[in-house]
Amino acid sequence: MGLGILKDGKWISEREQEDSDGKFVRPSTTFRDKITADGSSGFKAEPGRYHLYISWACPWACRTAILRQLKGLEDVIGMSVVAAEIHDNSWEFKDEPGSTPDTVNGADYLWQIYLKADSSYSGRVTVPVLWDKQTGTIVNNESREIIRMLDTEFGDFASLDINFYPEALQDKIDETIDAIYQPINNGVYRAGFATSQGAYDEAVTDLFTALDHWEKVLGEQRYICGNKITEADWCLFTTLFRFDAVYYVHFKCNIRRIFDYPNLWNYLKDLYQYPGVKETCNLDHIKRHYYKSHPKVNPTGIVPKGPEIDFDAPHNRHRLFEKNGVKATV
Ligand SMILES: N[C@@H](CCC(=O)N[C@@H](CS)C(=O)NCC(=O)O)C(=O)O
Repeated sequence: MGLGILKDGKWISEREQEDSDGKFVRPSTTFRDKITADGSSGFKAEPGRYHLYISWACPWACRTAILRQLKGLEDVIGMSVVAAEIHDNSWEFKDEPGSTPDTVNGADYLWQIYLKADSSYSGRVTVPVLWDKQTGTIVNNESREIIRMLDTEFGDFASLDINFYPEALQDKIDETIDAIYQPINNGVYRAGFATSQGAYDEAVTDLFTALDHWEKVLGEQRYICGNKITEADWCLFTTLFRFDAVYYVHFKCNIRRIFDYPNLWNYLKDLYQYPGVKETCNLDHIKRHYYKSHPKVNPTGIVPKGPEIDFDAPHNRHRLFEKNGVKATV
């Protein structure tokens, strides 16, 4: 048993996900339309029209839940949350703490939503999914693009006035999201799903080289693009939040914990304590998902009890970066 896939509209409950060198390969997502404020793309930003399907376990999906929350879009864009564990039918809707039913399409499984959008769809069935109720289709299933739409196109409806893609930093934000993707966000998966020593060694080396780099950067500035919080921070946050509880053990990313990096650890607590963020952090779903959904990686499905992590502990980020008259902006 492992992760499944749709092939010409039919669900197959097991698929290969490594190449012949044992390297994990993440195929591109396929629904890539855009919502725009003026509707020029065919999908106009409107309240009540769109719905997000997410998993509290998934770092990519949680990026979108964070942006929805931090922009104050909860009453504008609906949200359904799949069950924590993946079994033969992949993501499903189930009555369990933290999850919700699919109130929009009444589906039992997420793959049914993909087939509603395209009855002959072939490919992975992933979260997040941004659904358009008006045309009955998936607008987009790529987290990075969804957060951008929530951040920049829903200004007329967002109840909180904060912009995580400020004009002066846009190139830097895009470069930074690119820079952290392969070694860090996808790097933990490349390490964890590798099936050869060489593929694992390469992934884990890339990962810790990148973490060492950002540790240094965060000694000089409060956030990864400077002293202003941006989309790039939320892209990094969802990976860092899962790191010590899951990736360190389950994916063998165990050269150091985030806790062992003074700047990254304080930065992680700083972001976690940003108002609204902890509501999107569900360690029960995260741990059950990873430890119970990858039988090739953890055949017993046993979920470790620890570690104890106090994300609410004080951090030093204001003190570090609000001295000498320089005020870090949040
Ligand atoms: N590039 C996508 C990746 C999404 C993704 O891979 N989601 C995972 C959960 S962490 C998933 O749904 N996996 C199910 C599968 O691969 O079958 C994004 O950033 O949105």
